[in-house]
Amino acid sequence: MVIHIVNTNKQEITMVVGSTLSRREFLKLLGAGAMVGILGKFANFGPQNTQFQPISREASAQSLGQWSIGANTSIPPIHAAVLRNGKILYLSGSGYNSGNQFGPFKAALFDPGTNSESIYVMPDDLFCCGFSQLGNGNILIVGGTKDYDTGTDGKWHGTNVAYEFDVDSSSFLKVQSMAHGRWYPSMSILPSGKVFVMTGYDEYGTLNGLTEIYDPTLKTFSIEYDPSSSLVYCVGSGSTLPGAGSPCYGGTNHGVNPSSTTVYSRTIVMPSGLVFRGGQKQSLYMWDPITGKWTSAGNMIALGRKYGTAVLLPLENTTSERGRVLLVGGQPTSGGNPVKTAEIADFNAGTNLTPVIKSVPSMNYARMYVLPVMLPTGKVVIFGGTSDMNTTFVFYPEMFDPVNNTWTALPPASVGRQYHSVAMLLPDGRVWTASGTPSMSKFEPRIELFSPWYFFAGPRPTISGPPTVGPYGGTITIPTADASSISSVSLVKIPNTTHHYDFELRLVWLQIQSTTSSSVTVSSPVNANLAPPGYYLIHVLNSSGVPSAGQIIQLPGLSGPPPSPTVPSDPLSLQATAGDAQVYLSWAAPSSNGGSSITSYKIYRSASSGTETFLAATGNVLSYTDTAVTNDQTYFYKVTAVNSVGESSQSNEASAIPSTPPPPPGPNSFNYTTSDNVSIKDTLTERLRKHHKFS
Ligand SMILES: [Cu+2]
Repeated sequence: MVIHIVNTNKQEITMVVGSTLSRREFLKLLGAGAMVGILGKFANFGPQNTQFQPISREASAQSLGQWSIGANTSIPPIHAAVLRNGKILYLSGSGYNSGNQFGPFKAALFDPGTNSESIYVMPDDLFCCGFSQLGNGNILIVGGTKDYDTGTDGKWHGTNVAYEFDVDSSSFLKVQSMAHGRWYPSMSILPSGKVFVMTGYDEYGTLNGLTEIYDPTLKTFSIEYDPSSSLVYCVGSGSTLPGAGSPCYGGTNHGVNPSSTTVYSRTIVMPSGLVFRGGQKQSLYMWDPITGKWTSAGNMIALGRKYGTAVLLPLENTTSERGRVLLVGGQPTSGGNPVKTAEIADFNAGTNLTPVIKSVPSMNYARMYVLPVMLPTGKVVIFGGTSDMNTTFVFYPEMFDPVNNTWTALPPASVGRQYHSVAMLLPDGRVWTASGTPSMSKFEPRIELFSPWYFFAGPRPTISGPPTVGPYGGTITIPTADASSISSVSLVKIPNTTHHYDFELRLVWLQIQSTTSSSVTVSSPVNANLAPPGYYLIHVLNSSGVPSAGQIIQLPGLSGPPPSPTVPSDPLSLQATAGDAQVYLSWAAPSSNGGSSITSYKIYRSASSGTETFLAATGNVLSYTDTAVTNDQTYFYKVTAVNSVGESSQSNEASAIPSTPPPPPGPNSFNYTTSDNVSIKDTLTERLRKHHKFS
């Protein structure tokens, strides 16, 4: 059933629940009704204090950036996503507030066009769920909180529910539930367009050992096992709660995940198509989503990086790219002081399965709960975090240059960001920071926006309309009046983030193929491993490295540009006609010129069938006379067609025997009969007889 609630700002709120209402859901609905009464005071988006107010350009060209405060959010954006229509979806569920653990569970849609926030009240508590953007731009939401840690076992219990947020209808659609609960799951879209989900605490608070694959077409989950492992996972194992300990999954050559998994493991789809898992615990793993196989990938230098981060550094758009992962900050041990160290797991220097671990310079500030954001310039900025468990803010963002491995401290924020905060790149190039929970039942309502240096470095290039997007391996044509000044083009995954991590964060540099006065054409990503299906922000950058605002595009493109030309098909109907000391060749044009005009034909010749070698080239004509021949020898020929791309395969074979022509017919013929009675005919006459069929 779908429930619509209209708040005092005349915004309609849609709520989807199962076909029947349980008593608990009914109680939650009562909570929703109560919400309507108090929405008015949240819906205060005056133009003097909006999240998307005009950007100040007063800063000098040397500015490293500038902060501005936006409007408050009415609920904590513990999970947040930029949607393909430019709106921001955020979700808090019970919002780390034990007073809300039985509802109401909330989400919100912020529309920057109208500066309005619509509140949703949900039947399930999606607090501490997982977020992923599907290929069609919908947001897949899995798991969340079944029970707070206020029960007898003192553990958080995960729910197994799953939803899609449908962007077109701005509503939540409940889909098939997962096999078991997940609180703090890891997940990401795969090159196939399906989504993997792993880890999280199950409905008894035990680490969920299953990997499940969501099929967005069927809207169902299936479990994937590791054929090289025999590990077993029993639901609720170790819990004394009633019902815990079964069922069990896994077994011989049908194993579950390696036991060193953590909740919210940092996972990244690498250019090899394998999934990297690392950055919380010291041990690194690779997982093959096609076979289900796990492989150990060694250890990082830090003993651990709990609530540190793992960021895929910018990718070159080539099939030889294997990727590098920046590992930075976090706690080496649970409860320990966070570190400022950084290292890179370099797969380009290693193999697809085993990175080379390289130490790089440390940040200036030790921190955990860090918020990584990829700028359109290819620099990674680490925002926020705390230098201790959750008290002392680090206000300074730090920008990592992945080419020179250097850090630059940026101007400090005025609002600190701690546990349960988020940071996302907006299409206009600003960074949106929000939320944070200093303690249970308290949250930071202030939004703060960071405008990086490129807002203060002269005119930015602009993209003047929707790009034409081709398939993987094709091209993307970007309309821009600044085409002549564009020197690079970046593609950044549209962000979705929770618990200080965007599992799908990535940037791909796209090679410029050609430029006109009004457009730039680049190579689209060569495959879905580099850029899994979905929505991306594409930016053009001028020679000073100043990026345009991002245009939201979908990969792969639905209607690509015409395919690039190929070589022609082979010429048709080759015929060879013998003459005296010459052979006359003729043929018909190929059925296809390959999308590019025929420029010439090439003639191949041999004295034996099938062994023709190059003889001569012609212009774009359909005949050739071979005069370099000897009479009474057999010649074999083939022909190819050539266009701007190259040469076709060879035509059919034709042969001829050049010879001396017969003499003109004589008036007489002679028969001789020798004395020994042998009849001899005049040979010329005999030839004419054959020619003219007289006797
Ligand atoms: Cu949480």
